[in-house]
Formats: sequence, structure tokens, C-alpha cells
Amino acid sequence: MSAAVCPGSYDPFTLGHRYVVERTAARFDRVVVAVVVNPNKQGMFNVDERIKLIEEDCADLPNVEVRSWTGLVVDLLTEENADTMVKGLRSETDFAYEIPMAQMNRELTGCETLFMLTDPRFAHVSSSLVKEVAKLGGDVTPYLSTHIHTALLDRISGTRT
Ligand code: COD
Repeated sequence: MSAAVCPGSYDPFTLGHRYVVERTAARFDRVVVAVVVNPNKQGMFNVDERIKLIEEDCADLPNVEVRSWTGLVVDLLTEENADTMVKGLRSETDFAYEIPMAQMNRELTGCETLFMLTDPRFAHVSSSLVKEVAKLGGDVTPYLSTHIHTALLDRISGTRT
């Protein structure tokens, strides 16, 4: 059984992330979407909230599961019996950032990193840019599922505590 891990901060999960997960789910028997905890970074959504939002987003993908992880991502792959990590690529900047990590990860455990090119509609989309635009009153509906868009606006307006 083939298995892949899609790690990320997912604060929040965007349609760019969804595009990568959906395409990965079409190519692997099992996909683990891992919300990687960064103890030094306070997100807009806590880890449990992110997991719930992603689970709702991926409810139509039966071979996708969502969990949290703290530590080296390659150790998660070992725990999940997965030999492939999938990362989304938007630009050469992403690629340059990912190359040393992919090489280091392969040296650490032999884990393979597969790069999935994003759809041009999402090549400029990041969680941080979406949050910034939304905070300043811009329209981010093209980049988020409806329930995540609602959660984001509620959080910004303070109606979601
Ligand atoms: N379209 C397609 N892909 C996208 C888009 C988009 N619009 N936006 C983001 N992505 C990709 C990113 O390139 C990334 O692959 C993934 O989706 C997650 O994105 P983010 O923004 O949620 O998460 P990041 O970029 O903050 O990454 C968090 C990670 C935990 C994945 C990263 O920090 C990491 O790999 N850490 C490794 C920890 C570790 O094991 N360290 C040792 C390495 S050698």
C-alpha cells in the first residue's frame, strides 16, 4: 500500500493546499495531511482548529487523514509507514527553499520528496497573504473553501473566539 505525507502549517488550509492534497490522493493509496506544530509561532488558528477545518475540506477524499506532528517530518513518515513526502511548488523560490530540505531528508531516512506543481490560479496564494488581504478587507473567496473563509472572517472580526 503506497502512502504519502503532505506536511504544512496550514494556517489556514487554502485551495492551493487542497489542489496538492487532491492530486496526491489520486496517486497514493493513503495520504496523511500533517499539521506540523511550530512551538515558536502563534497561528491564527490553533492546531486542533486547523485539523478540523482540513478534515471538513477533505471529507470527500476517503483516503486522506489529518493529524498533527511535532518534530522532524521524516520521523512522521517512519511512524506512518510512508516513504514519500509531497510538497506543493508555486515558484522557483519554493523550489530553492525545498531543495536542501529534500536532500537532508533523503540522507536522514531515504525518504523521497515529490514536488507537485500548483495550478496557476493558486501560484500567488499563501496562507499568510490570504490572512493579510482578508484583515485589510480584501476579497479572498477565490482562495478558500466556504467554511474556511467563514472561519477566517469570524476570527478576524472576533466573532469566533
Ligand atoms: N499551491 C500549492 N502548494 C502550496 C501553496 C499553493 N498556493 N501554498 C503553499 N503550498 C505548499 C508549500 O510549498 C508547502 O509544501 C505546503 O504547501 C505547506 O505550506 P504551508 O505554508 O502551510 O507550510 P510551510 O511552508 O510553513 O511549511 C511547513 C513545513 C512543516 C512543511 C516546513 O516547515 C517543513 O518542511 N519543515 C520541516 C521540519 C523538519 O523536518 N525539518 C528538518 C528538515 S531537513
